[in-house]
Amino acid sequence: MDLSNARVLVLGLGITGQSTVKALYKLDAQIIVSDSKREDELEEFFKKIDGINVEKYINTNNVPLEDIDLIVKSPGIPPTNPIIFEAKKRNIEVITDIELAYRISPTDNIIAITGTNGKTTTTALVGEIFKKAKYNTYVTGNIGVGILENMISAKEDDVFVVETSSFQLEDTVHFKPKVSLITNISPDHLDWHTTFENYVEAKKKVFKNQSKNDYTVLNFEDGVLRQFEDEVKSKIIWFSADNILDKGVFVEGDYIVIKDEEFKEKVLPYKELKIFGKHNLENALASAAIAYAMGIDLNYIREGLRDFSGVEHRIEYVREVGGISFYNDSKGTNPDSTIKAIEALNGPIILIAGGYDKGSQFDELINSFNGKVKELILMGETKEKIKKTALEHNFKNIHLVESMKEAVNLAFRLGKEKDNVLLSPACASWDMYKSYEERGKDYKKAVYKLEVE
Ligand code: UMA
Repeated sequence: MDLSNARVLVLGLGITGQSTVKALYKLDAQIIVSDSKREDELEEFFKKIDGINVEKYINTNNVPLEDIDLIVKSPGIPPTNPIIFEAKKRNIEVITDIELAYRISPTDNIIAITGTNGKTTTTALVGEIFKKAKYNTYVTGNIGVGILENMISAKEDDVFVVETSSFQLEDTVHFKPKVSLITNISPDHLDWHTTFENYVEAKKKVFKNQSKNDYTVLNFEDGVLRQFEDEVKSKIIWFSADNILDKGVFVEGDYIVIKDEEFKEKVLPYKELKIFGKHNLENALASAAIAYAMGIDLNYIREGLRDFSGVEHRIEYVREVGGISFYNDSKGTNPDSTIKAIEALNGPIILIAGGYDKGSQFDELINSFNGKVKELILMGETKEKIKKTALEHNFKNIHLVESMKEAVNLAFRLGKEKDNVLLSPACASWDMYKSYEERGKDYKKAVYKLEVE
């Protein structure tokens, strides 16, 4: 894509903005940057792009759009943003970084992983498998790395394993991965997408441009995904943790199995996985399916699955204090994700939840407690909303707190030997923290300060 001398507006100056500016500089574009934050809040950004000449419009919606050729917007910026709204009225093309990355990509080896839950773990696991197979692999995207950072200097044989969010997919046009995966779909980000239908449509964009030479990996057990069959033009590989399939990746007896028309192979006993819970088994099956689609040798798939020990902030074991085990699931940013964490742990749970209100409903979450969650500690913007839902479902062991430290100390006081304390907020972090990583680290800090008297 030739952007030399094109006037490109970079909207949003966080992780995405930084990598976009660096890439545009190498593409010889004229760079205009804008963010709703104040200049002093963007010090870090300007330090990171030091030496690059940009025209800036900070802390204002008043950005002259007359001669803008293209806008690359950060995924978190909603469609209701006045600059986006005005640009669309003027027919200025607005795209996200994954679209620009696709347009400049020298490699066909793009694997795009989306879904409501399991994206991060699966992206990291697929990355492990490709690294085992000695590919120069970039694990990137929503996992915390702007894709353009590496795409700008990528080579033809490089592999990009990209975690793609619905926010990123929504503003794509030609984005076409070699292999796409949707792990599962349940309501999330309704404040941004307005309706579940819009959210699902954004997710579908991961396979929309794929052709019959590409692959789409889908979860056979997900009722929404099962309905996509007729819309997918690429080859579908189904995976299932519950059923033996005619074709696909599934569990048979003790083994993870890959089965194709004239091929059936045991990959490894699923009990050898280091990541636990049914949802992680699904992540492993999906990862095996992707690697198989990309022609990776079974031995590397086996090794990758066997050695992978999970990612930070996803049901991460922190430590045991006084016989109580503490788990950090700060990446549990929607009710479904928290339900999966509850299912994955054995034994009684003291749950710490609550956070930024994305418009989620919490009935299913409370119903999933099933006698397993014995105490509920709530913090953040949604604490009253979750409390109200819990009481409606007759769950009464509720405690409201103001800080993470208070939550952890209270959980410790309430806990008994063999209990699990689980931080899995079912909400985003943005009411109290910059990111789920910051929230998870704060939790771990409080847990490490605990002492048995
Ligand atoms: N901003 C504006 N105007 C607005 C809204 C925001 O100028 O109307 C500015 C903010 O002031 C800020 C910048 O935009 O300076 C932030 O942009 P962003 O929210 O898109 O954040 P990035 O730092 O670019 O991080 C994004 C993803 N964040 C979101 O989608 C919210 C990161 O995913 C991702 O790792 C990163 O790009 C690299 O690809 C995080 C996330 O929470 C983990 N994702 C959501 C999720 O997983 O649920 C989708």
